[in-house]
Parts: sequence; C-alpha cells; structure tokens
Amino acid sequence: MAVQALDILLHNPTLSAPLLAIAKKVKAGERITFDEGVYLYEHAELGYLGVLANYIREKKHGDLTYFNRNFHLEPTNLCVYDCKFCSYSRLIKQKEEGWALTMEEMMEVVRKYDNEPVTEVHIVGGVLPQYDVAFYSALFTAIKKHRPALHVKALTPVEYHYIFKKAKIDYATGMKLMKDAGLESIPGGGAEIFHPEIREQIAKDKCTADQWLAIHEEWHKLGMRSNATMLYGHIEKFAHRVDHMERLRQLQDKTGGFQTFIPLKFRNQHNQMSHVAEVSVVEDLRNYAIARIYMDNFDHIKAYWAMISRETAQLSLNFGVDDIDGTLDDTTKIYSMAGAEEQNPAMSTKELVDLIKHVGRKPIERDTLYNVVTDYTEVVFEEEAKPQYYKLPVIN
Ligand code: V47
Ligand code: SF4
Repeated sequence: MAVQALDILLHNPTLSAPLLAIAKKVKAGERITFDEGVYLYEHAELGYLGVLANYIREKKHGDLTYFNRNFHLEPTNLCVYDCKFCSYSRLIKQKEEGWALTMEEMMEVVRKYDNEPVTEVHIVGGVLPQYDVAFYSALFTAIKKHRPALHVKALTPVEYHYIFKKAKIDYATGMKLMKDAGLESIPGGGAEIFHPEIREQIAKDKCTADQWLAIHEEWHKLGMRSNATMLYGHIEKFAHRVDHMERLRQLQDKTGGFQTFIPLKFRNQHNQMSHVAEVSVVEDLRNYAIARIYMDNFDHIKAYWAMISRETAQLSLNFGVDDIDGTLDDTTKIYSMAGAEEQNPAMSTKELVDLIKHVGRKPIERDTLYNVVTDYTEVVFEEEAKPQYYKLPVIN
C-alpha cells in the first residue's frame, strides 16, 4: 500500500518541483538536505508527508509496532536547574514541595515490581548534589544485584555532565564507571533544542548541545546504545528543529549508537511557559513524519503515548512512528504535571496490543535493545469477565 501511494504521488502533476524532488529522493532511499527539511516544515501538507513517512516506515518495519514493559523510578523532583518548560522540578529553595528518595526508598520502588513481567527500569528526575557518581554507581549495582535481567536505562547527559564535573573526571572515565556499575543504556532526555538561540532561553545553565552529544558519543564508543529526544512546539522555529535533527544525524553517522528518536510535544501546564500555546495534532503528525524522513540513519521513531493521547499515538503509526513506548504506570509524574493527555498514564498489555491492532498494525513487545520478547500478532487474550449487571427485582 505504501509503495502504491508513493507511486501515485510521484505521478501527481500538481506537485511542486521541490516536493517532487524530495519524493523522488525518498523513493530512491536518498538523504534529504537541511534546506529540504526546512522546506518540508514550511510547505508540505499532512497528506504528502504521511505518504513519504509511511513508505519509509513500512520499508524498515512493515506493520511491526514496538512497545516495552517498563517502570519509571524518579529519585527526586528537586533540581538545581530552572528550565522554563519544566512542570516537574522544584528549585531547591522550594524544597517543601518536593521529594528526594533515599537509596533504600529507591530499592523499595524496584522491589515493588518483583513479580511484574517488566524488562526495564527508566530512571529520570531532577539534579541534586547528593546524587553523585558514588550514589548512582551504588544504585545501579544494587538494582543489577537484586534483579540481573532488569535493564537499567538511566539519567541523561544533564546529570552525567553535572556529576562528572563535580567528581573532576572526564566523560570517557565517567561513562566507563557507570557501565561497570550496571548502567546499560541512556534515555533520550535533556536534548530539548540544541540551538543556542533557543537553549539559552529555555534551558540555561544545564549541559550544552556539544556536551550532550559528547557524552552520548563516549557512551557509544563503549559499544552501548542510547536514545535522543527533541522538545518541539514552543518558541523554536522550524530551522531550529532541523538543526537539532541534523546534529543527531551527524553523530549517528559517526557512531551508529542511537536506537530511537523521540519527538516530545511541549505541554504548557504548570510551568514558566504557560503563555506559549501548544501546537495542533496536525503539527504533531507533520513533525513525526518529517523526523522519519530526515533521520534516515535512525532505526526507530517513537511516539510517547502518555503525552499525546492514545488516539494521536494510533494516528502517528501512519506518519512514520513504529514504537509507542511502554506499559507505564503512575510511577511517572513528569508528564501529568505538564498537562499530558493521560493524568494517570497506565495501559495494560492487552490495551496496548488492542490499540495497535485496531489500526491494522502488528504489536511486538520488545526489550530495550529491540530484541523481540513477544510477538502479539496472533495472540488472543482470554475473554475478559463479562460486566455484571444489576438485575431488577421481579415484581409480581
Ligand atoms: O528532557 C519536560 C521533557 C524529557 C516537558 O529515551 C517535557 O525512551 C513536554 O527524555 N512538555 C525527559 N516535555 C523524558 C524523556 C523520555 C521520555 C520517554 C522515553 C524516553 C526514552 C525519554 O521530558 C525532558 C524534556 O524534554 N519535558 N517538561 C513539558 N512541559
Ligand atoms: Fe531540572 Fe530536568 Fe526540569 Fe531542567 S528539565 S529543571 S534539568 S528536572
């Protein structure tokens, strides 16, 4: 279907010359340029982008749609930084509104999942001085000792830059220490928008774009994998989005260590950018599609369903997305605080599988490294218990 749709589009006499040239490149498997990326954002309509992105998605993955079973561990919502978009953190001076877990409390969270079939713990939170190299090394080691098969996906270059600087060690030494302690992959956070014109305004003081990229590069050099995000739909211009993707594409050419690109829609509740309107669902889908077209050396594009709603996640599967993250539970507060669609983002495996099947795709549970855990294509869940109805009493 995707091939036919692209062929029809290529024979559309009303298509402008630049859009025709881009469509031809996609058909030939060629890379589009920076200027073409900006052109797509400025001129391409949703239907056109969907045809191109779906063609690439189906060429790479057919109908396969990935998800994983994970839980979030959020050590603290206190933070030394003050990102303007962040609805989650409280500055240290507001500490009465925050929490900061001890090692034992963190292990309690991990133990809560002992009998759950999760394959990954995603550790993400604010930056605090007491969480240093020694603390996180001990945490990763304790988790791996307790449950060796649980994949530790933890922290971002924002934390790593901060703790390595404090410990006076370079990135290569620091990342090797983390790996030896039990860290297995790095999530995509902290990237925001790389361009200094925007980064300076929304995420001043935390690690720069070059530092973010350098830490991922060191991690990849150790033979390890990571993800990358982009926070879009606030004060950035289209060229800033393309610049962001261009920097990631260049590093990926060099290392091949990124697995997934995750565009994160800016949500405007309870933060210092509440006056900035959120972009439309159409813009979300256009953005996924352009990401799929531009990031030709990334295997996967992920939509974070808890943030954009289940319906938009379903739609996104026709606009380049092949991964919809995991069966979260209420362990993550970052997004509900920012005004995410799901205030309590929990979805059972059955619900996720149905969500994917209902739009004609094939649900695959994966582990963090995209090994197949279960192919749900043919799995039929046991019939759920019929709802009990209250029977009206018979009146004689
Ligand atoms: O870096 C913070 C974002 C990110 C808001 O790698 C916001 O699998 C929107 O990176 N509106 C952290 N976004 C989360 C993250 C992530 C999530 C899911 C999966 C993976 C992965 C990584 O959350 C931050 C920031 O860009 N964020 N506030 C907000 N108001
Ligand atoms: Fe801190 Fe991260 Fe929030 Fe920035 S986005 S204030 S670094 S928790």
